[in-house]
This record gives sequence, C-alpha cells and structure tokens, in this order.
Amino acid sequence: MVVILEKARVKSLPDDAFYIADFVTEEEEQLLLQKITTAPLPRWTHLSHRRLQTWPSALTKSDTLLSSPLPPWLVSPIIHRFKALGIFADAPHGAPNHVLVNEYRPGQGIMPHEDGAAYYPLVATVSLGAPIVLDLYQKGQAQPQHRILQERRSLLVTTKTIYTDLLHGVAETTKDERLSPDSICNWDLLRERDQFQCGWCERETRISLTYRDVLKVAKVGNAMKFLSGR
Ligand SMILES: O=C(O)CCC(=O)C(=O)O
Repeated sequence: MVVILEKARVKSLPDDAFYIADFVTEEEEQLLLQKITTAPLPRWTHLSHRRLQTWPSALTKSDTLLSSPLPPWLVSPIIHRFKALGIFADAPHGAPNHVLVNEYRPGQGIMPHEDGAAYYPLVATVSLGAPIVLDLYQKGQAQPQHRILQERRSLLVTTKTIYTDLLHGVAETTKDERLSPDSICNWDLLRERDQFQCGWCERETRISLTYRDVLKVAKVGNAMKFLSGR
C-alpha cells in the first residue's frame, strides 16, 4: 500500500482497513448508477432480500472464474485508482478480476457472513446512492464488534484478519441508528459528519460494488476441458 493510503487508515480496526470518503465524483457516481440500472434484466439475480449483478460471471462450483475481462465502466476510473494507490498490488493477479453489484432498498440487508477462500483476502467496496452501515462480527457473537459507515461515493478496503476472522453484514432496517464517534469506527474519516450528528440516518437505495481477486482462474481456451470435467 502506498503512503497516501496511510491517511485513510481506519485505526481502530484490528488489521489493515482504509476508508476514502471521496473516491468517485458525483458525475462518476451518476454514470456508474446509470450503467447498473440500465443493465439488461437477466443480469440481475433476485434474492429474497436484495438483488445483485455478478461481473464478469458467477464462479463455478469449484470456485473458479472463467477468465473474461470486466466491462470498461467497472475498470475506469475505479481499478486505475486502485493501481495508483497500490490496492491489490500484493494480490495474485495484481488487480481485481471480479465485481459483485449489490442493491439494498430500505429494509434490505445481508446476513452476517464470510466471503471464504475463493478470493484473495481483500475486499474493496465502492458505495453509491446513499449511506449504509456495515457491521463486523466476531464469529458466534450476536452483536457487532465494529460498525463502519459507508457514505455514497466512498471506498472501503478491508483486508487480512478482518477478512478471514470476522463476519460482515448489513442490518435489514429502514434506519441506521446509534451513529456516533464511539460506535462508528471511521467517524473521523467521514465526509459529511454533520449529516450524522443527529445519530441516525434514514435508509435510501444504496448500491455497492465489491471488487475482489478470485484466486482460481481458468483460461477460456481451457474452459471446455474444464467444464467437461477432464
Ligand atoms: O454491500 C456491502 O457493502 C457488503 C456486500 C457483501 O457483504 C458481499 O458482497 O459479500
């Protein structure tokens, strides 16, 4: 990680984590939202509590990615900025090769979970549209140990033991509450602290782009052999 990132460190987290409030501009946010919301309907996977897009494609049963480039709008400017900051520099492919786009409407969330061994242990999340709180849990605990407020246009990077040892989730609520310097670990790094001084924030539709490096990649030339199990 390069020196600029040091200023963005979330110091109270147990391992390397960074929060950059102004990662994409308002114009870039609008362009990304337009690409996501105008994607053909079959691009969306509808789950009971949210919907998501998987780029370039879902992993196979053996957690393998069939090699294929990400679309240009997911690469520029975001992956270029990761490179400039040294994010993913230590990952096996030196850059993310997989992006999940999750949409959360008010009241929607994602149960505490871990992302598992298919990926290099680093997730870079760009938030669009509205703020939301990400909760980090010790395994087996019902209450979150850390809470991260992700503003729209922000980047959150979580790595190492935060990835491997903690669960992460988003509460199914219409209002994020108990927002304060004591309960939100990136409070000092927020762009619009004033907006949250009241201690709560009504949910609006928030979209996240989670960038990861899938460890196992099958070249398309080998894909037929791979799919036929030989
Ligand atoms: O939307 C987020 O910030 C979290 C998404 C998430 O937990 C995941 O993609 O595994």
